[in-house]
Amino acid sequence: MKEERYTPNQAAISRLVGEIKQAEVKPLILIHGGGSYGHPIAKDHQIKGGYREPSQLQGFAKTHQAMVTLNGMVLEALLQEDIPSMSLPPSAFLTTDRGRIRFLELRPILKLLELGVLPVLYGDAVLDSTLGFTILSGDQLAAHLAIKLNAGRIIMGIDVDGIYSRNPKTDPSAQLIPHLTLHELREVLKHLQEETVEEADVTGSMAGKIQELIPALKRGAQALIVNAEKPGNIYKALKREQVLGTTLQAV
Ligand code: IP8
Repeated sequence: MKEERYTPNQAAISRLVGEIKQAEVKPLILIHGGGSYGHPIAKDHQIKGGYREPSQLQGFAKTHQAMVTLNGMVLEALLQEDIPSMSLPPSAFLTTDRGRIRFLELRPILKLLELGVLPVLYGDAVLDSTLGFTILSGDQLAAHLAIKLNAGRIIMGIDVDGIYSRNPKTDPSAQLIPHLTLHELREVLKHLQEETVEEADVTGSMAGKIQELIPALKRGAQALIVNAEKPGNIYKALKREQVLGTTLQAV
């Protein structure tokens, strides 16, 4: 829950790391979001909108530090499973302009992949050439890297079974959509955006996630959205096994 601060789901972290270990897929990059660590504090200090006053600086630094703490738990779990992994803080290798990635140093990521070490990245409080600072979502980072690295697949683990015709958390008539093309996606987005309510997620929830994927889909990547709360789903997705979820591709 993003609303309740600093409530890591250690059991879920360990289980998901176990699924990654079991799947043995390479090359792989792991990116996690802010959850109850990054989002509430970023919201408190209005970090996404950029610098307005000096009192925000402590909030900017604390938001990043909250992400470092969460990332530390992910790294501990990975290392415990004997998965050689190293985290790269996005705020140290990229900058944005008005919230969009403009500069990104790819070499450390490439070198880790070449060595066979799993790069672990995350949504972060980052420096922005116009705004001073902002919040970068793990989703934008994933899509950007998929394009730069010519990745075939993006797997997104979320807390519902995939993309629904309506918001499944508020509308019981919502239906899961197994496949979506870009054209269909735009229609679904309209509904989701209309329904987006005030939430603790500073980077845009489901509609934001999908929107970020569009440029990568246009360049030929496929995205698979699955429920990571259901044991085995991330394993199946990584192994290209049949799994409940939504597949997104250009056509
Ligand atoms: O959860 C946002 O990343 P996301 C990270 O992927 C912060 O949107 C710092 C709130």
